[in-house]
Amino acid sequence: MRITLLLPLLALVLTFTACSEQVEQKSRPNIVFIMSDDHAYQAISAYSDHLMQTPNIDRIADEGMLFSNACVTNSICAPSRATILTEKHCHVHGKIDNRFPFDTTQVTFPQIFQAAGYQTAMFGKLHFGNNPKGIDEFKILPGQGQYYNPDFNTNNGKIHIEGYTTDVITDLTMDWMKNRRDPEKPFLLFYLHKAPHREWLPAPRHFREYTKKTFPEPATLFDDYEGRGSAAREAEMNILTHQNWAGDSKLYPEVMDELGIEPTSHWDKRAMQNALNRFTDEQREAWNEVYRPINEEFKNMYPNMTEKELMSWRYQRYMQDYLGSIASVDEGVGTLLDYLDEEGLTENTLVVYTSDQGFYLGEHGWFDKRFIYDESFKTPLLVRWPGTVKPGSKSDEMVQNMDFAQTFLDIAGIEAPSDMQGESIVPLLKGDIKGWDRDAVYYHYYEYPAVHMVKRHYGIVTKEYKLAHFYYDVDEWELYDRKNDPMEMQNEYNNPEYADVVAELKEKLTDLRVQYGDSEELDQKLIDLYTKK
Ligand code: SGN
Ligand code: CA
Repeated sequence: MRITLLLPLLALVLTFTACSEQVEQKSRPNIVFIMSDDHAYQAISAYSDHLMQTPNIDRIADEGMLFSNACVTNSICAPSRATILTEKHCHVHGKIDNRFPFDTTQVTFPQIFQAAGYQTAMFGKLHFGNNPKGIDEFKILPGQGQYYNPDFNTNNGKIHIEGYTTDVITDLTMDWMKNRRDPEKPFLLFYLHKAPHREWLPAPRHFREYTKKTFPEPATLFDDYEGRGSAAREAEMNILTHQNWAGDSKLYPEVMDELGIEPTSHWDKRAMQNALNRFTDEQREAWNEVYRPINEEFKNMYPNMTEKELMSWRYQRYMQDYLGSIASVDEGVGTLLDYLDEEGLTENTLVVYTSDQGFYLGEHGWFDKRFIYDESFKTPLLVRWPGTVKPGSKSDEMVQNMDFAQTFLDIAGIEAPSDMQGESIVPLLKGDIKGWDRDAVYYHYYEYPAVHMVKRHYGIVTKEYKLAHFYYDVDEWELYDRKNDPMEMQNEYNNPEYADVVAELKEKLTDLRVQYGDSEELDQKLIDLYTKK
């Protein structure tokens, strides 16, 4: 008698538990992390539309939040990615530059999500020296990857796919979303673009369009670095003097020879040849149809061009290819967002768009990144989370690429490991400014001497000021007044009017170094390792 009564009760309890687990599973938000490589916020129309329109990326901010002071801890590729995966500063996770190895026994946040029952997938460019851990299905480009007809490392070995890489990455992502994602389980998806990394090769549909455009020059294109320190003067990032003629400006090697133009670097001609060698006949034909006339025109103009005209020409060439390669990224983001709508996933999915760091688009005459100065220190950050983030909202808080993992763990209701060094930005997403107490961030760049010759430096940045110490082969301090000198043209470090600011920031910087476990001893140890003393 008792057993017959108990059995249905037990069944009910079991059914209820199963149901509530299902409800629970379903209501845990999905996370879509979209990151491109070297995408400057200046090239996203949600930030500024003076260069191009990015309607699909903008949609994330229109329906969510745009961060105007999002920044990185170290403006270079692999270190930024290791910081995102571990939520630690570079001197803690050890991947301080593109060369140092990453200790793969460290916990990366996808492993935590996988263990908590999320399905995890990753497509595109990871570039931190290893395959990812904690990912059910990955297809990632080896190293820097290629713009055309890419190879991928996968859970099941290497594959090769013909096509334009940005589109291929979108297709792989959509294939997983449509065909292998389990709709009953929450997911963590990494959709990671190689574009617009150097050497900026757009898809044919976009180089046809963008090579016809002319872009406004930045006010500091002809910067003479007066008012700054030796680091800015000695960096090798100038568009006129340090870009490759073949690899970057897309001059044909034989045109360089004809004009007597010396290669800028030992890989100048090879960079272009390697890319062209991968093309199919059809891709090469489309390329030549557009780039041959540009070369012909340049051949005629070159003998009479002044340095200033040459800089302007190279800037336009750079922008046409850089922005043209972003156009496919924007289209891909649109494809994914549309799919989330069609499947009714939009409401319960957090979507993030970011880059591994910012980039110079001719500001200070530069390309590349690395510096603590704004264009490379800041990174785009757009976040959509319907029902929580107010559409069209903005934040100028100092958030960092070190905050992603804790934010994602927070929204998924998973406890974050106590040694993570970032903070959840959920209070900001909820518009709860009182729940956020960070007023300064710490930055440290290491890769020197190396390509682009940006000196080692660390610093502190608040909404108002930026204080940086350049060291190793110099001992120079720089202070910038971010409100009054947004283009960072005048180092105020020795200006007596800023003496109090300098003293206060130096103290805070010392505190931050202690808080995050960085020190002069560690700086020296890493220099010794780098120079193999
Ligand atoms: C290559 C690029 C550099 C770039 C580094 C690091 N040169 O060396 O311009 O700074 O990668 O980029 S290239 O001519 O080979 O493209 S990062 O994004 O991996 O940090
Ligand atoms: Ca990068």
